[in-house]
Amino acid sequence: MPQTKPFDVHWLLAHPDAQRATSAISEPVKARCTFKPRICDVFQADYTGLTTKEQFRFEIDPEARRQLPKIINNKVQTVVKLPSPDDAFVQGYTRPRRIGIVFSGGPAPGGHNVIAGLYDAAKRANPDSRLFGFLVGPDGIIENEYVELTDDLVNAYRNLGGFTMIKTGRTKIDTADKMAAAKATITSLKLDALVVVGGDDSNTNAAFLAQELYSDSVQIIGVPKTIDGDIQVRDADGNILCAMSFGFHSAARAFASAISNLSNDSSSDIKYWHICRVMGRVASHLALEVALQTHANLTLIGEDLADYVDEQRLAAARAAESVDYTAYGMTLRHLSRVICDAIVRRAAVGKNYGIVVIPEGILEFINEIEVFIIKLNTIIAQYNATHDQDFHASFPLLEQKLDYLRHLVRDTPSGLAPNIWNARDDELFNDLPTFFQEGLLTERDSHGNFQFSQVPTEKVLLDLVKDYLKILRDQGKYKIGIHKHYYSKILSQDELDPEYFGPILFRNYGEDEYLLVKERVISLRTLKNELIQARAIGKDAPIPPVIEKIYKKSVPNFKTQSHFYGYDGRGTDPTLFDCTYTYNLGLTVFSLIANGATGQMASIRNLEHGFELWEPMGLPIAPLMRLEERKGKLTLVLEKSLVDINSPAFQVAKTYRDKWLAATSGDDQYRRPGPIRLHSDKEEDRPITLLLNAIGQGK
Ligand code: FBP
Repeated sequence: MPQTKPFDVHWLLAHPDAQRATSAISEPVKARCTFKPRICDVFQADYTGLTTKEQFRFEIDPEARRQLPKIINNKVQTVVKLPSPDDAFVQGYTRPRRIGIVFSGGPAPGGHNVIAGLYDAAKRANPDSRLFGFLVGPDGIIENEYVELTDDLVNAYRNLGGFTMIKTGRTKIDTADKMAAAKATITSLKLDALVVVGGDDSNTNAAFLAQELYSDSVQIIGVPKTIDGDIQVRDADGNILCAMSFGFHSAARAFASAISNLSNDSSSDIKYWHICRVMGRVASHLALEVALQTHANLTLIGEDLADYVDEQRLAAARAAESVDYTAYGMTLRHLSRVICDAIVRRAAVGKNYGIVVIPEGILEFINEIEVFIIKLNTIIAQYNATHDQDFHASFPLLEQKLDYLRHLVRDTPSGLAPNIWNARDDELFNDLPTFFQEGLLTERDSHGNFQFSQVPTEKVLLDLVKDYLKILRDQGKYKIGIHKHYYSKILSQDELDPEYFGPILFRNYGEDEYLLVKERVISLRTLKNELIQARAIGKDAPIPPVIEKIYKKSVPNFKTQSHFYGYDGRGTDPTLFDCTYTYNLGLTVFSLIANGATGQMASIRNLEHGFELWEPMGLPIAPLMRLEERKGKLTLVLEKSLVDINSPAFQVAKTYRDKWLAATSGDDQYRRPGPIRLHSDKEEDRPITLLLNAIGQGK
């Protein structure tokens, strides 16, 4: 082997181009850090005020009124320019403030810009104001762990993804001890305000902190964060006040970009079905946006499946003069049939490949599984409430957990509904594969949420799909269509008459472009029988090789690749939309603080429209709260929003379902959204879901 000449590595490392190329701070990162997002016109003013908007009203849960009396009467406020405020206002607005900020829950692209916006606005109002970032989520507040935010620190993270600057965590401030510790930190740091950047559970935390710290005059402001897109706020009359939490667009674009690359690969080597589970805990917003971005062949939407009615069963029951309640809602088995149907239809036109998108929370919408999740949540919560040890610590092994469940069949402890786990549950549960049992029994998060991200849902479905496809193959219903020109060409090459053999081999010869081998031909033996019966060959003659070749081509080999898109997209750098949205959220937070608000969540109205219409606001958190089952108890939390199957965006995706499945002889319809670009006038300015909903709602 020729040897390269030895060279001086130190000289190479000192070379400016080599230094640039090997620096941990890449050129795109440098460009991001210096990028300045556009700011809403109102923030051009030196001073901003708040105007109360009485026209937006909410239906208030009595429990929220009882538990959050000090902030329940908060109203919607919009941020307005104050061109010439009086001296007293200016003094209050510009006084030096001490503000704490914390990230809570999963990371979401854009979080750093919330900090940057707040930092810039606070320092602009008074350079002596000080900001503190609590480390590793709410634990930082409880344990008094923080870092002071400085120009250098903030500048190093502008427009960058992750929550790397101060990290995040999922601890809930839900006990008197934790609340007291949080209060002690806030008091020792002499904070005027605390900003909680988080999802539904974290904004719930924010509301309780606002209630608790009301008399201490510490202001608490929430910020709607979560890639799941399930924080969307409407008032009681349906007016949209917050169309989407931040981070959703970036995560969806990252997932879509990766999935669209898969569709490129898949439609090139045409041999794999890619099964893509995408994050989003319960709601299927991310899956819907990914469908709109990529035109994947099949995208399941949980909320749509929940609405499913099996008309055939209903009709059968009606004929027997009875009612079949099991006809309402989707079962796992039925869902696997839906997937198989798509696979079989594409195979029939020669496409034995494709892309399926499955939302991670789909199990929540499958009747039988949802019942298991609810029952197990209750059983685990009851165990934890009555024993000194946590359920998972007491029963670390799956077999031990299953034993505990079996014991419930015989003997229900007090505190649980009788028969909560009956023999039928036990039987059904034991039929599930081990990895799925483990998934369903997995530890709930600190807020009592089922951890969908830990369950390989796609694996469960794939097993069922594979089983059913095998049945369909044995029945001769799952076949690869053979193009008629190819068939004619290779038969003619072997000097056989395609017109003669066509009707013998195929069920649709002369009718369609893609030819389907007859259902009863499911092996070389049955093929030979078919040829003998048609007198195409004699009893002892071999199958002509070219006919055998055609038959073998028609036998599908179902090959899959499974993917999970979650943490990667959650850590992506924010899109231009999220950069701009979050920076303006940070500016909004400061306006709320400077104007004395507490128990409010910063929001930008009209995100679904163009930037010129964006309107910074404060939304009252307490009136948005509802009772939800958590850890076996009804608990007050910020209401989550699910995909509305009547929304224009969903209806568009539904209308295009068949087109995107592309079970026709034409080309696939894949859309290539491309990677996330910050510096491009071609970058889309908002999620497609928002755009379609805005157009559809007639604006
Ligand atoms: P948040 O609601 O806290 O923003 O987190 C959302 C999410 O990314 C879900 O999509 C996912 O199910 C979950 O977090 C994963 O949680 P973890 O980070 O604990 O694995």
